[in-house]
Amino acid sequence: MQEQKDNSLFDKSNAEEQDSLDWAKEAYEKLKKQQEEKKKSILVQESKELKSNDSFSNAFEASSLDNSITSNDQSDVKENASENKVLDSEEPSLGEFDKTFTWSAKVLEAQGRKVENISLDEINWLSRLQQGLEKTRKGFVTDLLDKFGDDPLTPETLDELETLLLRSDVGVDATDQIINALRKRLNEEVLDSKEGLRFLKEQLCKIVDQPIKNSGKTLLMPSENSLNIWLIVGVNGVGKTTTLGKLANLALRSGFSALIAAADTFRAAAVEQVKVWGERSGVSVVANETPNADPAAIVFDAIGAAKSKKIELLLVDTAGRLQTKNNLMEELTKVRKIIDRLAPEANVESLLVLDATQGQNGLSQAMSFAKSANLTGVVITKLDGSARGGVAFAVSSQTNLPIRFIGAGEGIRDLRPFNSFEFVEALLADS
Ligand SMILES: Nc1nc2c(ncn2[C@@H]2O[C@H](COP(=O)(O)OP(=O)(O)OP(=O)(O)O)[C@@H](O)[C@H]2O)c(=O)[nH]1
Ligand SMILES: [Mg+2]
Repeated sequence: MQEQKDNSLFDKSNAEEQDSLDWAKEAYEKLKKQQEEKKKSILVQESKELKSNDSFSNAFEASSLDNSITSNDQSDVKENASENKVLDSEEPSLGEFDKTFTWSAKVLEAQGRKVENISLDEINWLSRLQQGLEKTRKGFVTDLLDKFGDDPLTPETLDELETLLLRSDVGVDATDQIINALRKRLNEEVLDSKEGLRFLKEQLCKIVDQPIKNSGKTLLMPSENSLNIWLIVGVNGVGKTTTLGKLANLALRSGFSALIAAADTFRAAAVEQVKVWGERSGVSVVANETPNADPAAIVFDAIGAAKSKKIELLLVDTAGRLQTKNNLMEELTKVRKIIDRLAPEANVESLLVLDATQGQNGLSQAMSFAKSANLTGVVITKLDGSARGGVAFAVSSQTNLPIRFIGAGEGIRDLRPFNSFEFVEALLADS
């Protein structure tokens, strides 16, 4: 980590800048070549499939018709899950060699990545993250960079920084931590604006990294060859189902087998929505169409299906619940009990989804959820539409829950594991 931070994107000599540009060019050429080769192989594949008489339409029918199953019919799960494969219709494509590309490449390079190992997916995600955080940046960083200017930092700059941090929902605790650290440095030595900015980034990373460090797991991913159950919880409309769909797809693209439990039976259209995500990802869905069916019973069936098929990741969609609705809280507790009883050996994660556009309001929800759901982590969604991306720091400092994934768009690939370095660089990008 330390190495990454010393490699601040802002702190480069001209020669280093040129090296970075060369690195980005090389990366661009490599990805371009890769994409052309892929296109060629798809063309060859398509002409083969045309010859082999309609196999494409068969596969399509299989995924659109059989992807939902009732909880009573587990034999279907087996057949379906054996076809557990990624339907990759939403492959990103390489854009122009522009400022956004070079910025994304720089972020990867700064983390010690090699040109040979980077993917279009990563570049694409970083570009989106950077663009997605534009609103937060406009209300925070642009002013901040202006305030920092070219002169050494002064106590007045810190006062202004404090206001800016609070305004972008960073929260009182995290803001205090940052300002105190900066003040301490400032008392010890003169800080020029470049070093001030580097130090600020380091402090921001420290805040979001702390709960991750405390959890003992740098990256949350399913354990191979064992059952992992991830409960997706949060109040209504925050993006639970969308997140679950994106996670299913990410899991499959990463080589894990997955299954979805449609345990939100509270809202009529919820099961349908989960099925659509299941279809898009090529992941089977365990559901029960009966209105207000018992979510715990669906989870019960889903665990049975997951075990018999040796599924590695079971994703559980839950109803949007409000802290005032005690019955919904009880339901969540019941689901959790079923999991603990039926699959005590499973690695259970309870991920709270928070909508970044709600800023710190989402935090009180986090607190009230903690009890019923034994929360283990947070997913922050809608960073693309939010001016309150700073909430990530408030979440980390006030809940001590690790941020595991972030969502920045409605597309199936618009979710990635949280990486503090990338997040902070995207937030403070000077473009
Ligand atoms: N822009 C943007 N929209 C998102 C993101 N994640 C989810 N959404 C949108 O937010 C809306 C609500 O998403 P859902 O996934 O249905 O939310 P939910 O929490 O499951 O909602 P309930 O089941 O009603 O509680 C949808 O229109 C999603 O497309 C994101 O990262 N960015
Ligand atoms: Mg939902």
